[in-house]
Amino acid sequence: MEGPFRFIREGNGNVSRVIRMGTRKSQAVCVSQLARIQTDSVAGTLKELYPDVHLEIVAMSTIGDKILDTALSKIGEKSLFTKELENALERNEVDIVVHSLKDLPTSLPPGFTIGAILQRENPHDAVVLHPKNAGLTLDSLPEKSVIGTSSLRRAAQLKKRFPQLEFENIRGNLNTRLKKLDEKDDYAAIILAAAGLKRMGWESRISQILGPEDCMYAVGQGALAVEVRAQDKDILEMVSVLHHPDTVLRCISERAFLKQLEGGCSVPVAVHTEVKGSMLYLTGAVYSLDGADCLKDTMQTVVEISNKVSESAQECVHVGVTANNVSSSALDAAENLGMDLANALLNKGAKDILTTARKLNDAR
Ligand code: DPM
Repeated sequence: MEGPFRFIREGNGNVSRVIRMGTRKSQAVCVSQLARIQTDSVAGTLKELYPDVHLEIVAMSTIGDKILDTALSKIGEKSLFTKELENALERNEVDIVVHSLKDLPTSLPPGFTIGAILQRENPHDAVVLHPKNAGLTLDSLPEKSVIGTSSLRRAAQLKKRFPQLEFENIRGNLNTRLKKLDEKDDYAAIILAAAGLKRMGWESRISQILGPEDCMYAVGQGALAVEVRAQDKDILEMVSVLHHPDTVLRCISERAFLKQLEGGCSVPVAVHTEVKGSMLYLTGAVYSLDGADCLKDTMQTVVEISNKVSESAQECVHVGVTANNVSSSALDAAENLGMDLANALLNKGAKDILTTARKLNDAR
């Protein structure tokens, strides 16, 4: 067969296209282990939905995996983990890449789109205790206990909420972090996303889930995203059935909020969203690095999920997401909600807080 795509001849003589899913190489590296688990889970769902499709998994290493010893907020480039996988997508070496949505920038490079956002796992952050502290919580840990996190968002909120505790960077992938926690005496506890811990099979290490009053989550946290070539209509249609409408609407409002703030992964921005009936609620906040300055607000909008889907044949993209099987008026409302909330915070001085946070972090 000619052309960029590979085909396979079935036993019955039919010729069908081979769909390749890119993932990060599974060296001893745990972030890529998570990537592999996430890819396999989406591959499993696709195989159930399309038993006749030939799915292949292609593993490659990325720059992000090679410099894991640097805190993510210092690497600076949000698309670090995704760039090499996108190159492979562009070269037609793979057709589908699965990511944690929270690692995908709010503007994707031209030619790429998020063709599916799957049902969100628990989006909250979780406390993982040193075994010697079993039974304790962030409230009951001894004063000056050291908590490991290199997320500016987590540190900012938790410093304010638990001033008796101390916060220090912890580097490395998930495996390394758990090892550093358990085998040394440097940290009393570390903070990680509940969703990642669950996918890695470490749910039993979660001692406390942090609610919004303690720590709001990152934009897109807990949701998986399927990235594809924007022009590949066949693949777009194939993966679109994976979209989970409530999650799509929540994440579009969150991403629109972050985009309008011009935030990246190196600024302390946090959100909380809920869909109740036909209402979408978005709480968003920006923080100074020590959490002392905080601007936070909640807004809501009606999202008519049961509405007709995109009337026009034209592809409609919202903050990088193509969801032609979700009501376009609901998608517009979700995106506007995020922008409106960001504008409200910008009017109150969010830009100054973020600019200062960015400068201080760069200088560290
Ligand atoms: C982003 C952040 C972190 C990841 C920043 C933040 C945490 C970095 C750190 C944007 N990406 O959350 O404020 O702790 O040093 C990441 C994880 C997952 C996806 C791991 C985690 C799994 C959860 C998910 C790293 N990206 O946050 O504990 O799929 O949402």
